[in-house]
Amino acid sequence: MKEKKLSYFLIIGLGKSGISMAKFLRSKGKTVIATDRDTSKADIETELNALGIKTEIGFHDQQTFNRAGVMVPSPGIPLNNEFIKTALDLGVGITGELDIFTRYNDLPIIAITGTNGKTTTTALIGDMLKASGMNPFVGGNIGTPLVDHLMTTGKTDVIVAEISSFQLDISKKFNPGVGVLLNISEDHLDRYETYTAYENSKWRIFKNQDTSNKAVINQSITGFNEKSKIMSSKIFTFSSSPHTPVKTNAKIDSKKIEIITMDGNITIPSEGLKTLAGTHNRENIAAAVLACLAFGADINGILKGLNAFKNLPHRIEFIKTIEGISFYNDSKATNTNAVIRAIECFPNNIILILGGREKNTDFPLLVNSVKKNVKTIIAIGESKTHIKDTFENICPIKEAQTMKDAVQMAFDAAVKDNTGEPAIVLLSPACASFDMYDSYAHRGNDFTTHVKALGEK
Ligand code: UMA
Repeated sequence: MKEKKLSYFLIIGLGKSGISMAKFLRSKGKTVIATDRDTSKADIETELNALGIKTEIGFHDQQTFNRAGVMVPSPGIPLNNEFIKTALDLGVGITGELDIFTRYNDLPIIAITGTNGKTTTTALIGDMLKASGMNPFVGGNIGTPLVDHLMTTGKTDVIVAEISSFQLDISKKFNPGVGVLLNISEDHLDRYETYTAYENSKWRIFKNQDTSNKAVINQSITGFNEKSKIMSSKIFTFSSSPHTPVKTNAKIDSKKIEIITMDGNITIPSEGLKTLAGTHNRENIAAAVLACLAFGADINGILKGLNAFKNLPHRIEFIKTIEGISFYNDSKATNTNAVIRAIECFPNNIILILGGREKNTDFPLLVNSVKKNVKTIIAIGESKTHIKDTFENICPIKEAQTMKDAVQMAFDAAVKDNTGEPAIVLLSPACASFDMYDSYAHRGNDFTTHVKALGEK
């Protein structure tokens, strides 16, 4: 039987997203209850209670879910969570950050999604717009919840939002003026029942767009033709595939990015893109340029922003060269496609540190790239056995218990394998970090610390 409804918003999860959302809704005079199953979140309790937000920390109470007006789960909480499912069955409403943001926001939005590259592209668009004289708010999945913008004062003229599939899953109304879809490949298969469900989630970024809106899409995405046919937005495409048959708005090859505009072509040579190497980064750049042009930014500002851009940490980030061996931190590569992209950036002398918590990770997808470019794999984390089973006939595999060991073993292997070619040690795990760390950043920082310590020996 349906519980008597009390009219409150139930914030589920008190990570970054939930804390901001609880504060925002409270600031709008709403009745808010916030719950997190993790006892360590008790440190935020006093602050929230002082704002008039009731908290239930260290547990979830089904009654609190059942009696809510609307549930607002954090993006990391699957919608098939038992507490949520039971309340939904009783008719309790559900919404997420994107729809709440849409309800209160009146600024234009450029929204970026895709399996890989969305943080880099979001940051790049932010920098390009700044260099064009605009004041963007850059937020979303990149780390600053969108509702934070609604609680700040100051002159902002555009929202640049990194959007995840988790956020899109629960959104009905989100409608960016410019939407960007970078790529889709296997990820989060621990959360989606099928790959198709994950693909559909990504395409939802364009769901509410009409003829006045713009979409920037990688033309090489499987299903592009069918999906784009039924969209009413004005579409701008880019592609790095030599097989893309039809015309595109940005052509990418190993030497350059060529942006095709009504006013002539703009060529961006790969040579100058030192911190944004690799085909995947050329795709990110093409998407960012097209999105900024679609928004009306000036090409001189866009290129100025690109030239001044420094790549973000944990993304094929160069750390140090020790005895001719260069160490790169690519901890953000939490899926196989990101690892393939990283491997492709280097010649064939890579010692790869791989592993962590699997997300239904399909390691065999890496076999061809490993065969071509990887000399030795150092396996870490929960997935060690799976890695060994997949690659044992392809290259030597060593198992490390800690990151310190992994760094040392990788260095030793690189020294031993010395082929005269510059060797690369690449942390590119293809897995989530939660078996050993709090986050991919925590893992990347640990790697960096041990690399630096190795250099000081
Ligand atoms: N929790 C419960 N009950 C549960 C499960 C979890 O209470 O049943 C609680 C946990 O104890 C924890 C909280 O929920 O306290 C975590 O919520 P969350 O995972 O949504 O974390 P946030 O800190 O709110 O971060 C979220 C995004 N996280 C995810 O989507 C997993 C962040 O993206 C985002 O930066 C942040 O909001 C601000 O918008 C991170 C991410 O990994 C970077 N995103 C994925 C990706 O990029 O691949 C999608």
